[in-house]
Amino acid sequence: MYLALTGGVGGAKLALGLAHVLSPDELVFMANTGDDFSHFGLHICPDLDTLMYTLCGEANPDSGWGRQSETWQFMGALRAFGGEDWFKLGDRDLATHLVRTQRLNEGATLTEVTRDLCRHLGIEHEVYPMSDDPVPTIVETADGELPFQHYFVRDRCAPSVTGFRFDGIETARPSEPIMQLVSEGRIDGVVICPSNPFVSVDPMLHLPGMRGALEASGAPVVAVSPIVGGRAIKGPTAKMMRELRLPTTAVEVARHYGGLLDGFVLDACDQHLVAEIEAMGCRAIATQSVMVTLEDRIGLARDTLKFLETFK
Ligand code: FO1
Repeated sequence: MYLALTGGVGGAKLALGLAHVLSPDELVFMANTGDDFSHFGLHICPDLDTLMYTLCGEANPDSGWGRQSETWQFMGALRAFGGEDWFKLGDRDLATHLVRTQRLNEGATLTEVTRDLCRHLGIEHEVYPMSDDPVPTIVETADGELPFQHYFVRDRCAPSVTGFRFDGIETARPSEPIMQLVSEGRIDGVVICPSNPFVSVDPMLHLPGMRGALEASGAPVVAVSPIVGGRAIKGPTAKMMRELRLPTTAVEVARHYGGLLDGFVLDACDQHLVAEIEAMGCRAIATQSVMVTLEDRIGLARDTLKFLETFK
């Protein structure tokens, strides 16, 4: 059984590739919930929704988030009332937020709601939120703190970041089903998808007991670099690294994950960095990691799993 940690659009691309290669009893997903926020009283879980929509082929192919063939009647009517329109909610996407919010208000856990949404979407792979407790990511900037979606969407990642805070992380309980799989030794390998290490992966790794459980499980952990040729394929990862005074290289991402990693997957264009990463005690391979087509997603998934096998 493999465990894939994912957040955001980039991570979901590899998640889809993995889901094409591994069956539902060979692969489970844990998704970041640090991006979650309440908007118009709706509990919105962008990384869970991006992963679910991607796995069932419903994701908007251009943006990667929200649903395809979407309509925007709600947003038009909202705007006409002068409502906040910086966070685009499509008419079909809205149903997800309404159903999730209603179920949560009735006392269901986010894990239960996610399971039911996946069933309705025809997704057979199990998708788990990293925790059922809220752990909202706060972006610390030169001009003060911002809730994640205000930074990422409303302010278009413009503010210069100085750090991140995961509110409530100290008392948040990591996903029980995931911790059970890991502690029972049923996880044969862990894939950290090419997501933003600071705001998509760190919230999961900083959950109390998560990193320790992964390390104690003995399962090899391989991360796929979200930085290719010194640039992020999508999103603010490289910009954040610059603002944090870190080199915007794949090596820095491997260093960021530290001793947790057994292996690191670089893009072919960063082949020259393999030796530097291996000098850190982490094995590395370079392969095509930029995913444009479904075949690219499946190819990277195969290469990553083959690499994981070499640690057995
Ligand atoms: N990202 C944007 O850049 N603009 C949006 O208006 C937007 C709306 C949105 C609605 C639902 C959803 O699940 C995701 C949405 N996202 C939007 C993406 C989201 O902010 C990011 O995908 C994650 O939070 C970070 O990966």
